[in-house]
Order: sequence, then structure tokens, then C-alpha cells
Amino acid sequence: MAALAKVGLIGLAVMGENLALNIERNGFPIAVYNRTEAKTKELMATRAKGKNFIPTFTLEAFVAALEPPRKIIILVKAGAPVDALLKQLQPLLSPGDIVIDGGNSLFTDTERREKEYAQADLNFMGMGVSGGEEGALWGPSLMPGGPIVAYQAMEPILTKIAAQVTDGPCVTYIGPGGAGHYVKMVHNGIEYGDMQLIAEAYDLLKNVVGLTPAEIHDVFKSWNQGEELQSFLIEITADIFTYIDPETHQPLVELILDKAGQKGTGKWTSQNALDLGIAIPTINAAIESRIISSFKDQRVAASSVLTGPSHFYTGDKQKFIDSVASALYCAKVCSYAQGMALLAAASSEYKYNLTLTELSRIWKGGCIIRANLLDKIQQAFKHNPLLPNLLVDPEFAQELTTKQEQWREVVATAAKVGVPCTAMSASLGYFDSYRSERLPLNLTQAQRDFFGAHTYERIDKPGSFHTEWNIR
Ligand code: 2AM
Repeated sequence: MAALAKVGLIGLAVMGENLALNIERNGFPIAVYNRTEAKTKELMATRAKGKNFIPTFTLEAFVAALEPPRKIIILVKAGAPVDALLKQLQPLLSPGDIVIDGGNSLFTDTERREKEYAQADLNFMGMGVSGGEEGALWGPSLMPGGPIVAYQAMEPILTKIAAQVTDGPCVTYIGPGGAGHYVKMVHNGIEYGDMQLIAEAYDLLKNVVGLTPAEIHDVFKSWNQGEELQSFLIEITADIFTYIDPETHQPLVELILDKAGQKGTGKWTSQNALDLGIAIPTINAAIESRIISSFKDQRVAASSVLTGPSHFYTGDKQKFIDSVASALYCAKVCSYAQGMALLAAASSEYKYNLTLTELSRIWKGGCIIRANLLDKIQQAFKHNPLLPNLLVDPEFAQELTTKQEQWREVVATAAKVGVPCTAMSASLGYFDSYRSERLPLNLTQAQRDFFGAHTYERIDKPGSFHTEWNIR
């Protein structure tokens, strides 16, 4: 009988195929299965040729090819296909076997699936995988959650296939239940925020100071060489501006339709933040900006009805570019502060016991949001694990205080010129609200008491009060 595989993988779409190749390259013979046979055959005839792969064409054969306790990674479309597959697999498995869902599943689905599998003495894990195609092949950031015993069994494989940075592999045990998928969801929310802030910076460079794509490339390239903004997303943004469409000889980015979709993890981050009562205005602005972008026809029609200001920026070009860098940085710090605050709230609400220093650490490599900034975030939570908000970390507080003038200048200029920068200004609103000792919600409370006898508290004495306001 042929030797058994150490691990198995189901679902050979882009992420599955690349992750399987990564696992095999790291010394783990792997069995693979895909619903459509042709995909498996194609992989075996091409990228997996001559490698330690066991192709299988029925789930029975797949399960039989695995060394017990079986370790099965599934990368199929999130939602009903995962449930369908788990149902088919379950009768073929033995107690102690481990199934890991590496897709972008909703964390509450993962919680439910873990409980269902536990009833049959099976281990089910939900694992966030970030890094796209390249990351899956050469080292992603991995966010595994679920039974700790299952993680321990998987650890030798996961630590090898993950991205490696100076302080270790980009994987850690995230927490029980759906913790892994929860953290991946928030990671994606932060990713939405970063991408929107970068898009706004581009818009400002283009439409306030009139930079060309080649000049925008130079700006992003120089930002990526600086300590504050160095990141994967800034790096690829710089590259994007150099790509010339072979057909039209124009910069390709300017030919791309300005409509972005939003579904799944990004949207779930906002929905969950509302459920937990945590403010994440920058991430919400990113999602809403995508929604507005999708109404292209309405925007085109409205552009000839609604006239903007006739104000042009007349200040110094380079000064404005430098201010945009500071605004981008400050807004980004606020976005991460919101994401981290959401993770902290979820950790106590769902008993995930998350370690924010570890999350910052495993995001430093492999994933889409990898950035120099994460090092500083890691240090901030290391110095004070109970930090209520990243903004009050002494170093970040100092930086934002210093840079705020430039940040305000950018948001004010954008408002005057009529260029939308919803995420940058949402971040500024967050900063100003969070640092306000007194907000005007005393008036809100008075109104609520006026029309609904909701009662209010006072600042000068304890208790709950109601007033008959209608004394006209
Ligand atoms: P396919 O190649 O047969 O379509 C991403 O869509 C991956 O999920 C693909 O590998 C796809 O297999 C797989 N997939 C989608 N729905 C599935 C299901 N119900 N059962 C098994 N695999 C599924």
C-alpha cells in the first residue's frame, strides 16, 4: 500500500492549489481532492507534476489516503458549500480527526460547525488565510481558531507554511470557536480601511494638486521608502501607477471602471461592530464609499446637476503632498485603533481571549495589511496590554498631536475643493470625538427625555432624572 499523506486539502481553486503546493514544498506529502475531477488532473499534470501529491477522485479515497488522526484543510466557497462538504465528510471520519476551514467563512457559521463536529468527537477549526495567491504559495499569514488540541496537532505544519518574519512565523493560536475567522474578518475590515484611505490620497494628489500618474508613482514610491507608510499596499499602489495599457498606451489604472464591490468579510465587520457597539467609522466609510461607487450611472447623471465649489488649491504643491502623507498616516492609525478596539470588545464578548500583540505580530508578514506600522502597534500593546485605545499610547498620541495640523489642512482643503475624503475625515472625526472630554450628547439626552421621558443623568449629582420640558 502506498504511503499515507500527512495532510489533505479539498478545493483546488486559486487559494487551495497554491496552499497545497506550499504545504508539499515544506516537506508534507499531501492528498488532494476537488469536486470537479478535471481540476485535480490538470494540477497533477502541471504544477504538481513529480511532487509528493496524492490525487484522489472520491471523498472515500481522499480520506483513506490520510494518516490518522486525519488533518484536512478545506478551501471551498464560503456558505452552503462548506456545510454540504462537511456533511459528506463526517461519516467518513474517525474520532480525533481534524477539519480546518481555510475559507472566508462567517465566524458564527464556524462556531456552529465546531459544535456540530464536536458532538461526533471531531475537531473543526476555522482558519483565516491572508496573502492572496502569492501568500498562499510562499507564506501566508494564518489565523487558526478552534479546539486547542487540534491547533497543537497542526502547529508543525502551520508554522512551516506561514510567512516568516524576524520574530517568528506569521501564525499563532488565535482562540476557541470562531476566533480565527473573526480575526480574519476584522483583518479584512482594516484592509478595506487602508485601501480606501490610499484611494483618497490618490484622489487628492490627482484632483487637488493635479499630479500625473507618473508623478503619483513617485510620491507613493517615496512614501514606501519612509518608515511611517512603508507597507505592501503602498508598494503595490506605486507599481500600479507605472503600468501602461499595451492597447491604448495609457496608464491602465485610469482606464479601470470606478466601481468596487463589497460583500462578505468587509460588510460583516461593520455589521458586527454595530452589534457590539464599537465605533469603526473609518472602516464603515470604506464600505460605504464602495457602495456609492457602485451607483456609477446615478453619479454620472448627478455630476451635471450638482455643481461643486469653484475653489482651486493655490498653495504650495509639495507642502500639500507632504500633508497628504501625514493625513494618510494619522487616518490609518485611527483605522487600526478602531479595528483593535473591535477585537478587544469581541475578545471579552465571545471569550476569545485574544492577544493583540500576537495579532499585530502575525500580520507583519504574508498578509495584505502587512506594514511597518504593525511593529509599532505590537510595541504599544506590549507596553500596555490593557491599552483602552491605540490613540492613547504615548508614542501614537505624540505623533498624531504633531501631525494633526497637516491632517486638518488636507481634510479642510478637500472640503473646500469638493474632493470627497470620507474615510480620512471619518478618522479625523473619530480622533476629535475620542479626545473630547465633553461631547454634545447631553443635548441628545435632553431631547430623548423631552419626547420620550427616557430620563437622564447629571454631571453634578448622582441619580436618574426626568423633567417636564414642555413649559411653553
Ligand atoms: P469546483 O472546482 O468543483 O467548482 C472554489 O469555488 C472551490 O470550491 C472550487 O474548488 C470548487 O470546486 C469548490 N466547491 C464549490 N462548491 C462546492 C461543493 N458544494 N462541494 C465541494 N466543493 C465545492
